[in-house]
Amino acid sequence: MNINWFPGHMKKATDRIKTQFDQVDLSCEVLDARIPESSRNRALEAITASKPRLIILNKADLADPDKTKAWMEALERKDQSVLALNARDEDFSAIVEKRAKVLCRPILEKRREKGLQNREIRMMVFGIPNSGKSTFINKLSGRKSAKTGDRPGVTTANQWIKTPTDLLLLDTPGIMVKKMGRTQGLHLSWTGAIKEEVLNLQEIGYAFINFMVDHYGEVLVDRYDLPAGLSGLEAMDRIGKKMGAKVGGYTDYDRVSARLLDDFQKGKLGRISLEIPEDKDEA
Ligand SMILES: Nc1nc2c(ncn2[C@@H]2O[C@H](COP(=O)(O)OP(=O)(O)O)[C@@H](O)[C@H]2O)c(=O)[nH]1
Ligand SMILES: [Mg+2]
Repeated sequence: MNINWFPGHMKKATDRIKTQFDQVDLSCEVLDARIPESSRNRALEAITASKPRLIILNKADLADPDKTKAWMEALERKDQSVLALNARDEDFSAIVEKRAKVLCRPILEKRREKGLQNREIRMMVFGIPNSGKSTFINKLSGRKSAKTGDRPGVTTANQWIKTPTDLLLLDTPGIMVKKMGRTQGLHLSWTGAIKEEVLNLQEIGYAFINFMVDHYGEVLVDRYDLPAGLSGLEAMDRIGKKMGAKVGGYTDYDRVSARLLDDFQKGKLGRISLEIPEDKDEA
């Protein structure tokens, strides 16, 4: 499986981000805490590399806390500024504003030296679809100015958003990475960042249950009331039977896959992280 999913509007949006980046003081990349590696967009990171960056590990409420801690430490070791958040339910405005001010200190000092009164800090928010950019922006602005949605690609046009703090935000459309290998494709589909239609549902579901068997076996046993020690396929058959998901006497793997992914995406399987940091030397 090699996924190549880059609709024309994403190419246009990337070009627009390049142009608008001149107008901001720093950027903020919103990652999914469950997949901090797979939710990175290296093309956008390259475009925004010349100015300070704040990394948000969002949806931390859905991620494994120990793994999130390991990710924060790994990123901090690489001198990255990182915060783990639940953008939906936490009030983090003051923390984000403070972090942005620390990151922009040299710029702000220069402004003061020039006698400029302007305290505003312009921050571009970017990330792949569904990572929670709009939710994050809405919390910071205290309004429902950015559209949120369960489906990827809800934000289409760039827009400036005022907040009660000194931050002025630039919302950008979610941009998916251009090319990805199998693991990244699977992780992005399991978390709902990629629309299922792009991939085969059964293949995604089967790979997911095998991941669960290997890494969170006890969660599967508890959640679906299964005997311990089943293979992924056996577990799918058992779950299918309980759901009454059968076609022509066989397990309806599409339905079982959909159910598993829905449960995972809604956090019904508990706090699960799909990736752990690898201490590579690359930033
Ligand atoms: N559990 C949880 N859900 C979140 C969080 N942030 C966003 N969401 C949900 O994730 C989905 C996508 O969010 P959205 O802000 O539209 O993502 P965007 O495409 O990056 O703008 C929505 O259903 C949000 O309610 C979070 O921190 N925790
Ligand atoms: Mg959005």
